[in-house]
Amino acid sequence: MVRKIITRIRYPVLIAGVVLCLVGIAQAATGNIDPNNKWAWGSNAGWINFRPEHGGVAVYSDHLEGYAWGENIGWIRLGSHEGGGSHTYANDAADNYGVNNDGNGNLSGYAWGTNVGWINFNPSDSQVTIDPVTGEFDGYAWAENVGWIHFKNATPAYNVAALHTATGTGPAVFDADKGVIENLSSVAQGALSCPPEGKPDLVFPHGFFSFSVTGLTPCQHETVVVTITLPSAVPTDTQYWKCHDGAWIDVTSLLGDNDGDNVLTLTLTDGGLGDADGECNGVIVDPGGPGQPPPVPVGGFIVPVNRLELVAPWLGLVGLASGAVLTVVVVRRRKSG
Ligand SMILES: [Ca+2]
Ligand SMILES: [Ca+2]
Repeated sequence: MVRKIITRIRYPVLIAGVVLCLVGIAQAATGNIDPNNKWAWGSNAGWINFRPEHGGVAVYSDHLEGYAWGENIGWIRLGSHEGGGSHTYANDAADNYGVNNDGNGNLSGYAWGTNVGWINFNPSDSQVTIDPVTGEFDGYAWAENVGWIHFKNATPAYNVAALHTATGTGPAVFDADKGVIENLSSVAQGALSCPPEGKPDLVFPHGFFSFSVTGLTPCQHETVVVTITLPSAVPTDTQYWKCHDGAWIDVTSLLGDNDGDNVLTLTLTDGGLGDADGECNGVIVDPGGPGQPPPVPVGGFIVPVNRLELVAPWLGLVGLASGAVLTVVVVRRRKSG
């Protein structure tokens, strides 16, 4: 009850600003929703597309942003923030409403639709969740004007799913400054065609990614900057390696914004380094991933740890202590007896 009163007071304050924010959707980014799993359903709302042609929702490890499109209800904005990076919505004013992700896929907060009002992702009887490994949404959101919106169903089968890394570390977002990113998928190291020979001495905590950038002008050697947002920060000595035709290729020279946070850029040129098809055909293909040197062992070398050896002295102390306590008890009993 208290929650309802608070949100009702909040609505009029927010509405004016929100309506203005919905203008200009045409330039919105594509997001990271799986093109084959982009549908949610509501009995009153109808089908809701989380990867529509002009919009798209992006799932980050701490928040959601972007736009979904409902056939009966129009645009839904997942949050007032745009441009990725790190963000958490306070949900107490027109310029800071949105859906938060706790990092484990538990969503909360509010989306907004001009025609349907507030959509609560953590209502009292349900919660929308995202599987941290598969990226699949589940559960129900509650829209004040159109009721429940369901994110995963068996019959008929529908689901919304966001790109998550192949290593299960969380969501990843790829955004190009021109053209359109297509066929984006996460790739496990074991699925690459490259052999262990020639593999750099690096660990790839977020696995690998495959994608193409379409919509470039053919044979203009256009350059595209792809912004990659990873689930967690990577160190400043991160490298980017590709697996192309069975060979490992270092394309770290294409890497930018490598400053220790979770956002990297890749500058790709059609037909140049980083373009796996090697042709100026307006399509850039780039299977690869960010790798970092393995952690340096303390002391400069690794010693196998025998856990029993480590705890043995402590077990001895515990044994001595219990023996002493028993002795005291026995002595006292004899005295009192
Ligand atoms: Ca960065
Ligand atoms: Ca090309």
